[in-house]
Amino acid sequence: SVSVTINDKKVKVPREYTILNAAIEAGVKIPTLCHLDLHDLKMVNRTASCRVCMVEVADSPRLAPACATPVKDGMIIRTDTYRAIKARRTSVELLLSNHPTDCLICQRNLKCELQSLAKELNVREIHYSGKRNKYHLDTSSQAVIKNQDKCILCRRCETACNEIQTCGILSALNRGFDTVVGPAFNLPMVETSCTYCGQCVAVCPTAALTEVNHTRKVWKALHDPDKYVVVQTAPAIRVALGELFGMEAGSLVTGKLAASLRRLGFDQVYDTDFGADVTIMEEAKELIDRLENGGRLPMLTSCCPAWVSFIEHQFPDMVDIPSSCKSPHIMFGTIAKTYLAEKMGIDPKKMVVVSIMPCVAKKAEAARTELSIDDHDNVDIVITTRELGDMLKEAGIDFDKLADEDYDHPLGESTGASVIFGTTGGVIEAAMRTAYEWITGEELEQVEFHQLRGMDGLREATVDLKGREIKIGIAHGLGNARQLLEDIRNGKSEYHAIEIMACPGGCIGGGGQPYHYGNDEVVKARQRSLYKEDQGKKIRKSHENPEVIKMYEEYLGEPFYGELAHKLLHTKYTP
Ligand code: HC1
Ligand code: SF4
Repeated sequence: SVSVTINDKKVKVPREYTILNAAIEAGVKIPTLCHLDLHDLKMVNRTASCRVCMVEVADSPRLAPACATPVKDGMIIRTDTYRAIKARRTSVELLLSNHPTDCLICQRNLKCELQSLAKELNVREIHYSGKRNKYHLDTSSQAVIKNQDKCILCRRCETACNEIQTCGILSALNRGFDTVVGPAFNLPMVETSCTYCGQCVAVCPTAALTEVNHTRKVWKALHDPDKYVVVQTAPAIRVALGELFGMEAGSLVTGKLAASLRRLGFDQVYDTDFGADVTIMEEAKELIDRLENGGRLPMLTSCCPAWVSFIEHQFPDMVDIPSSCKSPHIMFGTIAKTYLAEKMGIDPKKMVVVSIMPCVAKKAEAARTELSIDDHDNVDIVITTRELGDMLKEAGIDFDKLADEDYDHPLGESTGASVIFGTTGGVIEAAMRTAYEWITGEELEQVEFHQLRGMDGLREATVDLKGREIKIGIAHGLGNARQLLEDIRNGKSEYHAIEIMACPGGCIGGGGQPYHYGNDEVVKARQRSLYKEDQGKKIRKSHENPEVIKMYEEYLGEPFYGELAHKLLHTKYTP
C-alpha cells in the first residue's frame, strides 16, 4: 500500500488506487460527472472527459483529474483550494455553455446530474459563450430517444453498451467541437442492432438518452369514456417504485401500488405475476417436452425482450433455441383481450392494456406485430417505473400514505414463483419448482433453490429431480449472455436450460427503474425484497395458482399442447 495525504488527512490505500478512490477512503468528497464506478460489474467509466474532479497535487504545476490520476507514495493532495474549486466550476460552466437551457421542461428536470452539479458548485453565471451544437432529435425507435444536444460526452453510455452489453451501438464520432456519441454513421437508432435494453439510458447523467415517454397516451386512454383501461404491473415495480417517493431502496409497496393505480383511474388493476405463472405452465411443459422428445437443448428463457432482440441480431443461426413462450406481460395482454374480455362481456377493441414495466425494451416488444392476436395488439401502451412515478406525482397522489389494496380478480392471483421473475435466477427457479413436481410426480417440499440465486453475472448449478440432473446456466448482462451463446454455438455447452436477462441484476436493474447506478446496494435491496415477498406467499408454485388452473380448464386447454394455449401464448423469432 501507499500513504497519501488529502486535505491534511493521511490514509493508507492500495497502490492501484486513483486519487478519487483514496479521497472516498478518507471521507473527502470530490464531485464527479463522467466517472462511474460499477463495482459489482467490475467496470469503471474513466474517460476523464468532464474535468469536474480537478484537484491540486503538491509540487505539480497543473491540476490533476482525481478519477484518472493514480496515487503515489507520499502524495499530498488538496481538493479545497480556490484554484481547484474554480477549475471545477469552470468545467461545469463550459459544459453549460454548449447545453440547452430548457431545464424546466426537461425529462430529467431535478433528476439530472449536470443540473445538480451546477447547483452544488454554485454556478451562477456562464462566463463563456460561443457556438452551440444543434442536432436532429432521434425519435426513430419505439423505446429510446437520443438527444445529442444534451450529450456531455461523458461516454458512460458507451461503457454500458459496449463493455457491459457488448452491443457496440454507441461510440464517439468525429473530432473536436463536432464530436458526438452515437451509432456508426450516426444512423437513426431504429436502423441499428440496438436491443433497447436501456442500460445506456440508465447511466446517462442528463437527458441525452431517455425512454420514449408514453404517459400522455395513458392519460388520454384513462379519460376516454369509450375505453376500458386495464393495467398490469411487472414483478420488479413493487420493490422500486417507493424509491421515487423517498422510501428506502427495496421497499416493498405491492399494496400501495395497486391502490395508486385505482386512484389514477384504471378500470381494472392486475399483476403481470399472473402472466408469469402462465409462462411457467407453458415453459416448464416445453422444457419437459424437449427433454423427453429429443428437442433442442439447452432451452433458453424468452421473457426478456432485449435479450430476444440480441439473439435475433447477433446469433441469427440460433433463434430456434429460446423457448417459444411469449413474455409474461404479452401473455397477460393476450389473455385480457380474449378470456377476460369474454368473461366480462367487453369488446376487446375497446380494451386498452397498459403495462407498467421496469424496462425500456418492453415498449419495443409491445409494438412487434407478430405478437398480435387476430387484429388487435395484446399490450397497447408500456410505461416504465419512472413514468408511473411521474404520473402519480402529476395526479398529486400521496403514495406513501396510501392504504394497501389487492389486485382485481380473476387474474389477480399470483404465486411466490412469479414474484421472483424480477431477479436474475428467478425465472429458472420458478420453472424448476413446477418441472420438479411434473417430472417426479412428487411434492417439492423445499421450494427454494439457493444454488440458483446470487448476483454473479454468470452462474451455473445443478438441480436434482430425483436422480435426473438438470444442468442450468444463468447470465445477466448481455456480455455474459454472449459467452454462454458462444459456447452453445461451439458445441461446448452442457446445459439443459439457461436463463438470460439483459440487464445486470435482472428486471430489478432494468433500464426503466428509478436511477440506481453508482450504488450497488440498491439492486441488492430490491432483490432481497422480491425473495421476501415470495417467502410470504401462501402459494409458491405456479401450477398451483387456482385462477390459472381455472383458466386452463375453462378456456386454454392443456398447457403447451392445447390448441388455444399454443396459438395465444407462443411465438417464433426472426433472424
Ligand atoms: Fe420482467 Fe417479466 S420479470 S421480463 O424481468 O418475465 O420487464 O419485473 O414483467 O413480461 O413477469 C420486466 C420484471 C416482467 C415479463 C414477468
Ligand atoms: Fe446499447 Fe442497450 Fe443503449 Fe441500445 S439500449 S444503445 S443496446 S445500451
